Amino acid sequence: MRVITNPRQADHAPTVEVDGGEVIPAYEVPLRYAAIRTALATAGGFTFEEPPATTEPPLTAVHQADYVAYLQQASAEAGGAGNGPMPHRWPSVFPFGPHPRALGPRALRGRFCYDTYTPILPGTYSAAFAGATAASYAAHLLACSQERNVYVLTRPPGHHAEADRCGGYCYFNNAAVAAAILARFGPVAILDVDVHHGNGTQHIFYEQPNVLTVSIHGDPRGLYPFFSGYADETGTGRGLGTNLNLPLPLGSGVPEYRDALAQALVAIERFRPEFFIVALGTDAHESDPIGGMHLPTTYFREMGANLRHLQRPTLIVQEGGYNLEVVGPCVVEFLRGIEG
Ligand code: Q9C
Ligand code: ZN
Repeated sequence: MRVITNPRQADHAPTVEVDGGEVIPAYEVPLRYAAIRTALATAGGFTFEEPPATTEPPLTAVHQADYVAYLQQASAEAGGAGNGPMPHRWPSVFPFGPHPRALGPRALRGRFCYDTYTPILPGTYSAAFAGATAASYAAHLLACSQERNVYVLTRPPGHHAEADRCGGYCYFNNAAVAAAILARFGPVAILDVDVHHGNGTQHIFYEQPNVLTVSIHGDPRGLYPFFSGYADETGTGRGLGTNLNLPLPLGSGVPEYRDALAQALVAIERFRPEFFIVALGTDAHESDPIGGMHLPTTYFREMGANLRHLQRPTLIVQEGGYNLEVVGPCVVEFLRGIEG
């Protein structure tokens, strides 16, 4: 299987995050990428390619232009003279009132971000841009070649990134960027199996009838991102009926996932997509430090095998997964399962 890599991922290397006001070691780190890459190389059967420099990700097809400009500007500013080698920039104030105005740099940090997990560092824009570039290149490969499956090995992840805000370790929504490209050729279905609800992807396509978004995740009453991911969110306007949320109780294991995956597959088959995208987080694994679900490594192969039956050209893009020992093996199992 062809693996499209992100050669700039290490430019974004947070050392800490802020969780409930507490400063803790960052979970979303470059070692995740190294762990996955090593596992794929050891397993064999995967070829690694960087996206050509000429690939232009259609960022403004999914993100607001002022958000893209902010991310570039804020990353450059964080790397400016007089800053430490790894300054982390967090918002302290979030928009309030009916007409919030964000006119200075400190206000913009809150305007374009919705949590304290997602700092801006000097290399954030570079790493996130290269990730969106990798996803775009993979989408073009899928649209223009005979590939059945292409895997995008990247970080930072993307599915929490909204049209105009970073959050949940995510800056650019890589799956959405790929979907925007593939949707030029036909209907696209996105299945998000990261343990956290894919809020950004849901909202970006919420009114669009040609992109089906399906997410299986831990019940957001008890799990990040809390404010979305409920079963009654089904799309709006022309997109009514093209969003499906399958929240599972925290602590769920294989039986619950089998059932949810079967429901997801019914909805996807009914939608008759031309292309299929999997937002592959492995943080529903039983040993993930932040997930709270009970999947064993072996279930990821079954998951992949079930998705193979859709028989659609498939782009798999890496999202979360924070146990450095198991994220690689889970990805290998999933990709082996979907390749057959
Ligand atoms: N105690 C992705 O998996 N909450 N993002 C962390 C740590 C933020 C997850 C809580 C989780 C964001 C792509
Ligand atoms: Zn996650």
